[in-house]
Amino acid sequence: EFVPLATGACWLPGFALPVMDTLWPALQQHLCQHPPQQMMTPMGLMSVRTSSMGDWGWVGNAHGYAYSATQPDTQLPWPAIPPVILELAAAAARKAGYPDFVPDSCLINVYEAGSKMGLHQDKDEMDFSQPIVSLSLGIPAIFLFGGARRTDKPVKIPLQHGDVVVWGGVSRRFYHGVAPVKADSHPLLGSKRINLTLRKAK
Ligand code: MD5
Ligand code: FE
Repeated sequence: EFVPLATGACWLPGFALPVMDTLWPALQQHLCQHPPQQMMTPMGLMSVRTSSMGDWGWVGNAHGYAYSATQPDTQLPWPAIPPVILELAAAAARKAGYPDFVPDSCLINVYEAGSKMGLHQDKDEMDFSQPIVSLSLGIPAIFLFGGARRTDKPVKIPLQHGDVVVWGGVSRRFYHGVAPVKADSHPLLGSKRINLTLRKAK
């Protein structure tokens, strides 16, 4: 199933389900070795916990945020993005009309009941012609898909376990966020929502 959301953006419900048996153990192993942490930003402590994979991890502190080649606590490089995740992102991007998407950054956002993400734009990447691919896992969330202006009224998209969204074209720069996640339970992930955000950062 292919649901167009805007020029260059499409929702692929359940797209990741066929590879879940490989993907979830790989992600679980990463999260055991690199426990997600609540990042600070100039706006305050985030309600989601984050970890990263790939050449560039996303890190924040009270002064700002940026892509970093190393983990803040150990100064070691981030682990590589597992092949199953790279291949899933490339396949989703291809379906959406981006034939050669090779992400160098995978941000892992872990949401618990009550976690949210305020409306913002993703604008720390070098090349805005590259799409962003996001994968939702675990309990559902209402994704808020806004427009080019912060005041554009967001459309609510109910994202479920296994859904993939490709954000390209004009939507690449649109305001977006996640409504406070409602308490729920998922057979594989328990009480969490995990979102993987795959980007070409540099
Ligand atoms: C999430 N994460 O559900 C989302 C998925 C982030 C973030 O927003 O910055 O960590 S990525 C959603 C996204 C990216 C780029 C453009 C648009 C949405 N959009 O135009 O709506 O944790
Ligand atoms: Fe974002």
